[in-house]
Amino acid sequence: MKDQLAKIRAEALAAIGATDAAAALDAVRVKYLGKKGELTALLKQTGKLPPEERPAVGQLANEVRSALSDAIAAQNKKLAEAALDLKLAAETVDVTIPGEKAPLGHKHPITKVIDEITDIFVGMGFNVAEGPEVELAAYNFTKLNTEEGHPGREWTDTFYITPGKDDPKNDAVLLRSQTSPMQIRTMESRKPPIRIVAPGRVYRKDEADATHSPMFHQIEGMVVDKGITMADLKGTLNEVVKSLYGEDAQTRFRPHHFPFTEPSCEVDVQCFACHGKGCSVCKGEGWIEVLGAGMIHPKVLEGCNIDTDVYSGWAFGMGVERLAMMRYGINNLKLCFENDVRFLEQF
Ligand code: 2U9
Repeated sequence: MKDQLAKIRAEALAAIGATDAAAALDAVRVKYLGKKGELTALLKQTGKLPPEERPAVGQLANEVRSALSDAIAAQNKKLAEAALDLKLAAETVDVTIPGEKAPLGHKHPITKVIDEITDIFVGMGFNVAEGPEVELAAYNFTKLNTEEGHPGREWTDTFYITPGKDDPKNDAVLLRSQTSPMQIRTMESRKPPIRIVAPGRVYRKDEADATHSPMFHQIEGMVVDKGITMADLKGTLNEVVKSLYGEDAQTRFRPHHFPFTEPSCEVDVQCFACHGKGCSVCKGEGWIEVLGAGMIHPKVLEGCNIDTDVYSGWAFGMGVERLAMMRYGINNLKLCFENDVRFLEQF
């Protein structure tokens, strides 16, 4: 039996040393040390030996078992290390291979127009005022001389989000329909002189079509200081239009009405495509409307505790989408909000 044990030990050690994978090694373990393995089978026969031989054979059998277990553990470790070496070699990073360039995004056309116009005003000493898109009716309407009963305040025109009520009282909460509340907030928190532009999203219950969207962008702005007149308004806005449309751009100031300004006007620029003759770009008019403006209504200034004997101001507002569509020849506003990269990549 001792010879058999020696034979098993030699065979098993050779088999263990010859394995090249964990599965093969386990098969060898089962073959010799498993329940039905060769060593186990031999051990079961020790009971048949004469009693005086049993201890020595038993001891030898145990030595063989632990020698095989140790060899299996060692081989296991060796195989695991070899597998890791192989994996590391396969996954080596070749730092000399040129990298793949990540596609770099760029600004949305609406953002480009906002940035361009904001930069023009910042260059003239204006500050940028940004604030909440969720507003109180008081700031969106009443403080802008737009009292209850004005059609813009109706729930059919404005998104009210006050729970359970659509009625346009002062404490009603709404999505701002203009960025003008920022001018009110600025006048309530700062003393003149004030020069600010307020760009941002606004919301109106308009059906979405080629030229309308229930969410769009405005840039508004205002100046409040001593001795501000309509001449300041015209001088500044003429400069802005020239920055946008070129030094030789011609402007036209037409009388208009807004509740928050008095007097009010709309500003047109002579059509850049036909130079005033009338074409499809200006729909035969020769002029293109670019913004609205006016002297801030005294009631609006007084509502913000600004002394109208000392101070006066002018304000303007423009729709960003209209300008972007003209500038980039976009014929359907929906394209601006669909985020199709084939469209966006063109700007
Ligand atoms: C205060 C006082 C006056 C903002 C103004 C306009 C004229 C104007 C329209 C342009 C196209 C809105 O986006 S649009 O539909 N806006 O014509 N906005 S004056 O006047 C103000 C604002 C705030 C305190």
